[in-house]
Amino acid sequence: MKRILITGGAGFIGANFVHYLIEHSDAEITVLDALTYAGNKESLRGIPAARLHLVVGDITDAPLVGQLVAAADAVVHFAAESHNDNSLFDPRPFLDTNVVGTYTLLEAVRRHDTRFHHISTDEVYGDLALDDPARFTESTPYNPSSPYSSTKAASDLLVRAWVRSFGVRATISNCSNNYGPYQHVEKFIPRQITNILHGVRPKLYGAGANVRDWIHVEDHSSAVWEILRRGTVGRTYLVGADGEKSNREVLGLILGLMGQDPGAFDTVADRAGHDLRYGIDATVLREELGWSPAHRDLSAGLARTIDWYRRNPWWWEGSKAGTEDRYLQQAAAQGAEGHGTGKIGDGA
Ligand code: NAD
Ligand code: TDX
Repeated sequence: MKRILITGGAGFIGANFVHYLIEHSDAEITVLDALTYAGNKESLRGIPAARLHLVVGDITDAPLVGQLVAAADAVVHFAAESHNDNSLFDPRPFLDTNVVGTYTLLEAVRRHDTRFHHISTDEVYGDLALDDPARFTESTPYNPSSPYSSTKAASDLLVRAWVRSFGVRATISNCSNNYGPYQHVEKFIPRQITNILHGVRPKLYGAGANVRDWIHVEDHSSAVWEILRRGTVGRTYLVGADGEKSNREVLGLILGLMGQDPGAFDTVADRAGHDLRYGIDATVLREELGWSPAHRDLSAGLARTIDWYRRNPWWWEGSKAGTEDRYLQQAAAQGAEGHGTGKIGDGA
């Protein structure tokens, strides 16, 4: 598996995966990335040109995708519209990229019989109650809540169908919330870190009781690399590092690490349809592939992440003001349109 095509390799997790492969393999990497607002080629700075070729293009462009897949031994598919809040205000790009883009890649890997790994999310399973001892497993039924997670669920189902119907050699991983360097400032952790660096109070949705299961992005990369090399074709693997914390707890850690008063934040209107809790049981990945996370201390990982944003304002300053403007527009639109509530079948 020498020549690897990585879609979305200029995004947060894709770029971290490229850096991981440069360090841990001798792969020759081609990145296909449309460089949307979320893509930044500076995230790939410093990688030797002999190891990396960046193609700026769209995963829905079938001729381009066909040409790149023909030259690859394997494809790792990270490209997506990834932000829940955006999906609530303009779902269309989520359908185009997450559904049609994945379909376009599947048709190409089917034609060329190329090994394919699809990156997905725990959000396809919907949410868990805060006091439920259960966690998601590979057999949890799909029950996505947002336009984002429903398009990710759709893409997973396409991959499963292409495996079953056409014998495509694919695996899927559904991972929990990632944190680490190169994450866009729209996301929870970098948004709060960069707000504090700008002297602005962090913004917590609702009461901050919602729980996310945090994993360092480097641990996600090591899991994907194991699955790509040693995973069983046709299988789904859940990726998580036992990192459940409420948003309020995570914000408390950030405030403490940055020398702020514990109450120095604002609560703002809750996200419509906001999933309560995600929690991953990664037993299959641990037992079948012997994978385990290297980063087990969230506070230490956050301290390094804070340090990275402090040292690299050149990387994020350019997108900060536009992101905060977008949040203001979304808040105004939410005020005008009102909130979503339950799901069909919830009795809500
Ligand atoms: P991101 O938004 O940071 O990056 C997405 C990348 O895809 C960007 O570089 C963007 O330019 C590119 N892209 C978007 N549309 C494209 C198109 N049509 N053609 C080509 N490139 C396009 O996202 P991320 O957080 O790095 O997430 C990567 C993947 O991991 C996604 O599939 C996401 O669903 C999944 N995931 C993310 C998390 C998380 O915590 N961020 C957790 C689990 C799974
Ligand atoms: O300003 C904020 N305040 C806040 O309280 C933001 C941006 C978020 N939040 C909350 C919402 C969530 O409960 O923090 C939590 C995390 O929010 P996001 O960073 O937007 O992540 P989430 O919606 O959980 O989804 C992420 O993890 C799963 C990724 O964006 C997805 O791509 C991935 O599939």
